Amino acid sequence: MALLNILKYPDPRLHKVAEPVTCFNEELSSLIRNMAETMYESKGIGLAATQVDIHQRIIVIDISEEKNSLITLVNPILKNYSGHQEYDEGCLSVPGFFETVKRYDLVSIDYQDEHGQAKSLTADGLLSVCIQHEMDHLVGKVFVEKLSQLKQQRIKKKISKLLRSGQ
Ligand code: QAP
Ligand code: CO
Repeated sequence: MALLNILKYPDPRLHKVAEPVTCFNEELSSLIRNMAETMYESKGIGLAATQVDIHQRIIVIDISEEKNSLITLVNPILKNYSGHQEYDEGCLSVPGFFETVKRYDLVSIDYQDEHGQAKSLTADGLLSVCIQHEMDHLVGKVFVEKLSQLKQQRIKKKISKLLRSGQ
């Protein structure tokens, strides 16, 4: 197992669009294990491959308290959505910042598991927010871009400062 380096906003590589996974092999399983380990180690609840500079449609999520309910989404596609909710979101690529973002309430997705098995999932609440947040990463979007220009500028400045100070 290995910890992966997480890209920090505003790294331009966070804006790359991920390609669908076509090969379900040991290399994919190993990448998924490393992504999960990196997420748990960083105290995260979700991580998209884009954030570790791998531009394939892969997401790991675990919103459980016990950190024993890993959900792996490969090639997720949004099928249905309804309603709205607001949630205080953070992101491992935007350390130290939590801001309120408006999302759909209920989402249904089709996806594949790590073996390539077709599955679907309907979620609301935090899981729904997390799925939408991570799916945005796969098309090069960071939640900060949903905030006002003023807030985006402030966050960029503070993170560059942190990075310069060696954090
Ligand atoms: C996305 O984000 C998410 O700034 C996943 O200092 C977050 O796991 C969806 C984290 C909230 C819905 C609600 C962020 C950990 C983790 C930080 C994360 C930090 C430590 C973010
Ligand atoms: Co994120």
